[in-house]
Amino acid sequence: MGGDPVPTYCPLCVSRCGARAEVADGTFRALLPDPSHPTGQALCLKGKAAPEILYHPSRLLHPLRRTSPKDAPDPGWEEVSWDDALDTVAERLLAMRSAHGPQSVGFSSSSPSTSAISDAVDWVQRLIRCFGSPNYCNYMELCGWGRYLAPLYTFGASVPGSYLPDLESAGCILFWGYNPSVARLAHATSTVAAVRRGAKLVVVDPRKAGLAARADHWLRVRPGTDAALALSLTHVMIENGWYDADFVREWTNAADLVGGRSVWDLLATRCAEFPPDFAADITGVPADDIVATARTLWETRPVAFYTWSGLEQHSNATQTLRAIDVLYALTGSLDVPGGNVLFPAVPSNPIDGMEFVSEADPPAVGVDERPLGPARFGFVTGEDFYTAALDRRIRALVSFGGNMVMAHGDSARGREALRSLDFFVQTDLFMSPTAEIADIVLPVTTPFESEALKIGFEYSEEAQSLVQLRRPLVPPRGEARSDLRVVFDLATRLGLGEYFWDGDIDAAFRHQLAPSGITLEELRAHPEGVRVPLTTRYRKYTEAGFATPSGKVELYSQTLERHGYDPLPTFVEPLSPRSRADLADRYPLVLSCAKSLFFCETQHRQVAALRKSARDPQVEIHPSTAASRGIGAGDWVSLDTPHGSVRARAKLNASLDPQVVFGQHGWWQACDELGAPGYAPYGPDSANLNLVLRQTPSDPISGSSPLRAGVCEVTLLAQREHADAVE
Ligand SMILES: Nc1nc2c(c(=O)[nH]1)N[C@H]1C(S)=C(S)[C@@H](COP(=O)(O)OP(=O)(O)OC[C@H]3O[C@@H](n4cnc5c(=O)[nH]c(N)nc54)[C@H](O)[C@@H]3O)O[C@H]1N2
Ligand SMILES: Nc1nc2c(c(=O)[nH]1)N[C@H]1C(S)=C(S)[C@@H](COP(=O)(O)OP(=O)(O)OC[C@H]3O[C@@H](n4cnc5c(=O)[nH]c(N)nc54)[C@H](O)[C@@H]3O)O[C@H]1N2
Ligand code: SF4
Ligand SMILES: [Mo]
Repeated sequence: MGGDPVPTYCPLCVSRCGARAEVADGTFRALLPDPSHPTGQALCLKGKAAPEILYHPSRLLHPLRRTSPKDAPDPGWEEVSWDDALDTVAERLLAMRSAHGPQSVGFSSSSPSTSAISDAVDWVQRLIRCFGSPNYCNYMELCGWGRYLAPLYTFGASVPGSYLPDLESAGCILFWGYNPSVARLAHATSTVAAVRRGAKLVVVDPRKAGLAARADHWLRVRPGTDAALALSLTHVMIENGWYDADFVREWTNAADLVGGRSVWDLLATRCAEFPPDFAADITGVPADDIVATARTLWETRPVAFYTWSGLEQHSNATQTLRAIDVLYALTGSLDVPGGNVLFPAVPSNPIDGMEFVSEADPPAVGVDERPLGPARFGFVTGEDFYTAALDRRIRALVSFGGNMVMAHGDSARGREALRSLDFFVQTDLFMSPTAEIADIVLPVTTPFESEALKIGFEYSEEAQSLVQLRRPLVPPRGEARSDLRVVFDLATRLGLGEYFWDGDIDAAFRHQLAPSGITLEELRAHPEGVRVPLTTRYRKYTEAGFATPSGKVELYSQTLERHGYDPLPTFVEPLSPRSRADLADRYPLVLSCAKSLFFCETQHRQVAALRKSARDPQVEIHPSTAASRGIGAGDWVSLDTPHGSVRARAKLNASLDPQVVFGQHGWWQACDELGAPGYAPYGPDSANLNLVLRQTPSDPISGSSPLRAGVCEVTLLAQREHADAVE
């Protein structure tokens, strides 16, 4: 029996688009956009494929236990009951904690930007903190820490991140290393609306991707040189007086003296090292464009900006983001209408378990190497996790989703690290190259089979005011359980029941909701959500200052200086044919990568509705670069880095600098329905880009992995195979 579409939202990626679901005869049939929802203007193909994901034949439906050794070709999976599986997990973790301390147990989760783990991620953190482990991996070194740490040491808060672009009122929108048309549909639709009403748009991206085609200024930066560009823009702004002098005087540490010179003078001197002509040579962005962009940023402010993974996956990520934050500070747009605003939130009780963290806890792995980095906050980078697993400081891993070996550079090292653990449990929807290494694999529900509470949708005051309880559309397939259920069940078995309402999720939600004045019953009766009116206050810094040591925006950071880092934003040439003349003959091209419109990260290649739009892994190459190598569109090529070769099909892209090449990570899965092949995660025929990228040299502050600037060569695979055969 059909019925009216059920109001819901799609949590498959960070966009979290408002939606309506068609359910008929107990079957989830379709997901449709819901324009009445603040994020519901449109759905992407992934969201529309939600029923296919839910009903996919290769879903994990039962808890599994490995019966063969880690290096056996077949893990020998045996179905076990949930009770057996969870009892084993609890027993192993408790034994590990008594023998080696809570820090010997690492936890991890998929990124909430690429999965519905956002439903449960705060509760996962509560579990970790109650258990007492300081070691949590969540991929933020690939798309979060630069954007968190740089503004933390500049503004005392996460900008952007917590302070989101107020696209509705922005005079100028600046997207830097961010392509919302692929990555975050709700931002893309609001940006298109803003441009239509006359907002200016600046896009900094080596590719003319997404909204770059509509931009007033598209700056085609060479991968990894963004700091030089930001310093040059700032130089032009300072030289021309294109900055908010009142804000700089009142609210930054510009006037502070360091060694007899003002911070402003030191900053100006640093920026003057990058006059437009010089920056043009480094970045590939014409000098005139740098000047014109600086003028636009000034004349059309307030500026709302967003940066993302184009800037995060670099060995100089934090300083690059610092350079952009300083530039942004000069526009005076922070927390003003049309700038980047911390929107108010519906009052709720925090549940992430911060109250269980104390100074006396053992430190997180990586704190010695990067004292201001993720470890300071209880997070571990993939690189540090692998090292700690290999040297046995971490001996167990509890992983809620995530495909670690495929997501991080150096997949082979990842496999070795995971194999060296004494115990590894993974919850997932599908078997993956990572889950294959686990001792126990627990089947989770898709978000459309489970309930979740969402308090606020981040984007705007209106979106923030919406509280929604997403209801299960259909019962779970097989024995799958939600991550939330797994967290609560595991917590009670670990003796932490008193902090988890003895496993009663409704009671936990009631606690969380208490300050909002909304009840669970109200939310269940209103699947479209309940609104709590909110009023945004702007320029909140005028009340309590900034949450930095000086209470001001720190153009010069003494915190960074004390730890031996440059207190002013700085540019460092990435791994490139320029910095490595010794590699330039063999690897003359610059390699970066970007996400696919059709898949989330390493997922979804098995879904026919998506795979049919992108059958093969692709590498984008400039037509002239391809032609000089005898490569035509669609040819299979070998993408060669100093660490090995992987295969992909050439896609010609005339918008690229001829020296720049763009790869795609995440290819391993087959799509049986289409007869589209899978690819080995390791070895000669692999299409796994991360097999030939490395986690080092990582950013000295944040530990970010340099996946987006490297050196490579591209060769026609047929010719190469022939050459190999002749030798
Ligand atoms: N469809 C889809 N949506 C997703 C995801 C997905 O896999 N697929 N993943 C989700 C996740 S986990 C995240 S973190 C977000 C990420 O969202 P984004 O960061 O927007 O994702 P990307 O497309 O990888 O990168 C953005 C842009 O950075 C550019 N870029 C690459 N190197 C550089 C550089 O050196 N400098 C500059 N300035 N730009 C560079 C790329 O060309 C690309 O257009 O998306 C989320 N949403
Ligand atoms: N070369 C290169 N590498 C990259 C990137 C890049 O741009 N270039 N991007 C990086 C980025 S930004 C990130 S965030 C990481 C992402 O890395 P991951 O967080 O590992 O993301 P996915 O590859 O999407 O894998 C998600 C896994 O979780 C499972 N899953 C999906 N939904 C759920 C759920 O609701 N619950 C549970 N328990 N499991 C679920 C999926 O089946 C899959 O196995 O990858 C990074 N790797
Ligand atoms: S962009 Fe697509 S996958 Fe992401 S939340 Fe929206 S519909 Fe779902
Ligand atoms: Mo990410």
